[in-house]
Amino acid sequence: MTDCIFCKIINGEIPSYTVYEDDVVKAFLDISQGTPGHTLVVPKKHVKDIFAYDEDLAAAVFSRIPKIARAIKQSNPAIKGMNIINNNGEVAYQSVFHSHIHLIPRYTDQDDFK
Ligand code: DGP
Repeated sequence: MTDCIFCKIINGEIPSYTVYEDDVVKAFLDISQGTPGHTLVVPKKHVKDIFAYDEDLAAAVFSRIPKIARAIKQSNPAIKGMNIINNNGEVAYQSVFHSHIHLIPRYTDQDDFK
């Protein structure tokens, strides 16, 4: 999609800090870090939201989440947990309409991300 910001990140037109990449997804740091290491996992195929996935794409994308979550957790012993969030639709706080999964590391139950 020509005017999609995440398509531009995937094809390298817009820079990002890549955390993980393969043929199905690119994972990169969120520009607005909820907590340090906040990462977005984005399918390379442009798909608007969860309602637009077919089963094969969903299986391919979501099966990668544990491996990426583990890699982020292992990168910093201070990470004690992680919120995994997927917003779908404006009413659900989706602001970029290329599906993505937020991986938000949690450090203590006192950190200020809610
Ligand atoms: P959501 O509200 O669930 O659609 O999350 C969209 C996220 O995308 C938001 O946390 C900020 C992030 N974001 C928006 N534009 C950019 C960008 O140009 N680069 C990066 N790395 N992240 C972006």
